[in-house]
Amino acid sequence: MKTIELNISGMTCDACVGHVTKGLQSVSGVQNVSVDLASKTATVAGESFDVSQLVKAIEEEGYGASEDIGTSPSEKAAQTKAENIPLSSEGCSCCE
Ligand SMILES: [Cu+2]
Repeated sequence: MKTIELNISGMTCDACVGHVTKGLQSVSGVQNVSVDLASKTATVAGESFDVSQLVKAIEEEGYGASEDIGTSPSEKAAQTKAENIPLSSEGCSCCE
């Protein structure tokens, strides 16, 4: 079993989380998906999945994704602060 973390962009509400989760779960080899709206990350666990397929699946759902490689927690906090996107459904295209 391996686990990776992805940075997800474009998620604004619980419905977005549902879409991203569904997309990731459709990738072969994926066994467990945990998407966190507040930190905009997805944790994916499975036996033999391809990261590029995970990214593709998320993009097909209408979101952006990149593998979280080597971002230190402090850098991540700075990024999150800089983005400062309110967690509301405002401007969300998935659930209007
Ligand atoms: Cu949404």
